[in-house]
Amino acid sequence: MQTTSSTRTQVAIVGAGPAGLFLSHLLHRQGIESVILEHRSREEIEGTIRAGVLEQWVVDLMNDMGLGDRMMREGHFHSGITLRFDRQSHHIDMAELTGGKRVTVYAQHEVIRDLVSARLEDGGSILFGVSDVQFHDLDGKTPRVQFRRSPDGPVEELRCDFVAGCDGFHGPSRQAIPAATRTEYQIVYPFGWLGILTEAPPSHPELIYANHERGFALLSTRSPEVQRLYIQVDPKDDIANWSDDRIWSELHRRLEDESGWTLKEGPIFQKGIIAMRSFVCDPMQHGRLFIAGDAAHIVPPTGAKGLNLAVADVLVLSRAMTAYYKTGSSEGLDRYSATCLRRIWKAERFSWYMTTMLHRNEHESPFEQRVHLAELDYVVHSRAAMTALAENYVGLPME
Ligand code: RFL
Ligand code: PHB
Repeated sequence: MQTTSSTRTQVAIVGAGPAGLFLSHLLHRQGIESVILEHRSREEIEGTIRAGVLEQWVVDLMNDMGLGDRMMREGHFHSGITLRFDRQSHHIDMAELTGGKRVTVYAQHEVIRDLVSARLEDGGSILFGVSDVQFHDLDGKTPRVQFRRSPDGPVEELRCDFVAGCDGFHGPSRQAIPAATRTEYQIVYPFGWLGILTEAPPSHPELIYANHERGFALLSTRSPEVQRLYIQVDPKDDIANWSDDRIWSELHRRLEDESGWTLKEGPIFQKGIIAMRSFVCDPMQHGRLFIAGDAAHIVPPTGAKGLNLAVADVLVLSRAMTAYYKTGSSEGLDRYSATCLRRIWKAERFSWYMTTMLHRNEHESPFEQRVHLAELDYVVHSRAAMTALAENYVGLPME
């Protein structure tokens, strides 16, 4: 491609999701310059509804970075979750089982809003609406990223020391690791989630994960006025088949228990169906390209780990880059993929475990289905099993 202008930075970051934005903040704190190239608009990234649950250490990190004020005011702190099956409810007291750790429910798009505005305020460079991102010389010492600021604009070039591929599952950066050197591990689940946002008051003080013969359901929250709920559906189902009445009727049947608790309804103002997969790419680096977050791995949302894992990757990457710039040592960078993958595989295991235990899967044998129910029964009656679930849910230690 013929380029019209060429600029330089230390780290070119592709994607302004949680991975890219956290990385740019972490590097800035160490005096390392970066430019973020994002192909969607600021309004789009700040309006996309996704995750909700932050692990304790991510909350601590946001506070340490001076980015946590709104989260501490508007987030919801949950020290337990409820598991519901056979119309019985079982409280898992995560704080008591993990020495006081809890999770924070604060929507991913709110995190994005806070990170974007803070980064722009401190002079950071985020280019929104870029297209045609292409990587060059990833094997050399000065990689280049070419892009256009607008679809018909001229090609520009960003020269850098490192490229961070934080462009999500469908972005181009993973494909820039030669196919012959990477292994991809994957499971695609035969079910998906239908998620809604409703203008209703909270129905319950903590999240409810329900295993029901009609399929999984999850009750979560966003604010005193807005609730987030999910039901297991066929991933190929059309959202047009789901009237609001049908969704509420399914939620009531799957979530209600014998105690007389009832779900509070309200107008539904957003709904959609997502497919579920587990995916890991190994290695997560090639030359001077490092991929992070959903670009490198996907977990099904049942364990609430995706966003947290993205932040874990870029914390490892920022530390390795800091060591490189301060001491010249590339040891941390060389080990980046191996360091991240140890945590990633544990999160993959936990997310797969929660998913298989809580969903109904007609492709499984009756034997396997009974084993999942036995697992649930075991988890809620064994302190050891409950502790294992709780320590994974609140987040394994970072070191
Ligand atoms: P993202 O958020 O996908 O951001 C990638 C960014 O890259 C941009 N991009 C490009 N930019 C330039 N050029 C290109 N060619 C590009 N291609 C893509 C995209 O526009 C985008 O802005 O990846 P990142 O940063 O790795 O973050 C990952 C998280 O978003 C994801 O793991 C979580 O949302 C997963 N997840 C959850 N994670 C949790 O930790 N806790 C939860 O409770 C939780 N719940 C969920 C979830 C994901 C869900 N969905 C919709 C998949 C619930 C749901 C329903
Ligand atoms: C959410 O609030 O969106 C949410 C909560 C818990 C999960 C997944 C998503 O496991």
